Amino acid sequence: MEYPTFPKECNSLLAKYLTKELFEILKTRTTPNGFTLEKAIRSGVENPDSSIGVYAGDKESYTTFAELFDPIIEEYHSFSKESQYQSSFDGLESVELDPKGEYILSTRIRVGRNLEGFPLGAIISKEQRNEVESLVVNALSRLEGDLAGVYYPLYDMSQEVQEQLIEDHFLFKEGDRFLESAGLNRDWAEGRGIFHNHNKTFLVWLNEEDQLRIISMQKGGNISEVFERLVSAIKALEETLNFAYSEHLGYISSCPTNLGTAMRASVHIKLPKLSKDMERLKSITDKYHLQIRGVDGEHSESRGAIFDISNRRRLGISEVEAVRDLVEGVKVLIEVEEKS
Ligand code: ADP
Ligand code: DAR
Repeated sequence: MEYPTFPKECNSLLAKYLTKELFEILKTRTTPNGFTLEKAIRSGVENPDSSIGVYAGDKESYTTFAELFDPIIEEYHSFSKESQYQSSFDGLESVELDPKGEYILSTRIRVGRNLEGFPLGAIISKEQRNEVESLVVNALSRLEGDLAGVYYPLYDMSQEVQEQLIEDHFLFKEGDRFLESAGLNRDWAEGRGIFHNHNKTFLVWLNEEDQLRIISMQKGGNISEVFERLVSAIKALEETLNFAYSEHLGYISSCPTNLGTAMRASVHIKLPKLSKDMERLKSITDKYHLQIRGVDGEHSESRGAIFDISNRRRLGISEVEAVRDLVEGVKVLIEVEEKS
């Protein structure tokens, strides 16, 4: 493989940190699962509009290619290679962000997880992916009460049902070009699926970008209720499943942006006045470590002045602090919207 040339308009962290010298050092390295630098950077090379541009193929990628991953992780999460993952699911204040229901349409909190002892999606084999599916479906079948539900394999799902679940924000979209280049869409739809409880407030995605996305969501802004349901589900699944984890990086994910807590807490919020002053909106979200996505999630657009606002930091802060990032920022957004 030759040192990649990035177009001058490419602003990915990959282009920023993969110098020619570092490329020559890393290009012959391979992880125990056979993951190479070429595979780690392929998405960012084929998609120069990437923001990050790299994916891990296994837990070992983060040490084998540490000279590339560490500066990317440090810049994205403000987390140095000497820092330690901090976890805390306790002590979230009870908060109702929008009691009159004037702004927040819905709240969703998700974590990514991958199983210890398996490669990540970028190089997992079809057989291993099916084994992951079988292990997780078995764990999900043991859930009780409000968390109990049904698993729906993607290959068994009609296009119409899939499209409706995606439109209703419950199911992942078919893998985008970034995931395609990373090898995360291989053997699609084999081993992929969605589990959800009766009223779709608790869901688990299987084998999309990560092996699990554990999701709690509901209408309105009761973030405490959403968080409590998610924590209960994680603890219940941990009784049966062993999640890939390191003292330094926390929960291991395919993309370095999802390490640590691997938590994204979001609201769909309607901000008709602020939507007309995007510079001001972005200044507030930047200040409170928040990210703006569109109504259909990543790489989508806002519609009808509705935005997906979520915490940007996932590592170097605890789960409770990630939710607090969202709470503090949304409080300000609502205050500014009301005064505009
Ligand atoms: P992820 O959050 O899992 O990284 P995306 O950003 O693609 O992935 O979002 C996945 C789906 O979740 C999308 O359909 C998105 O619209 C939906 N979603 C995200 N946040 C909320 C929310 N607060 N309320 C309703 N749906 C949401
Ligand atoms: N397209 C990749 C993804 C970055 C973060 N989002 C994830 N992991 N879904 C990029 O480098 O832009």
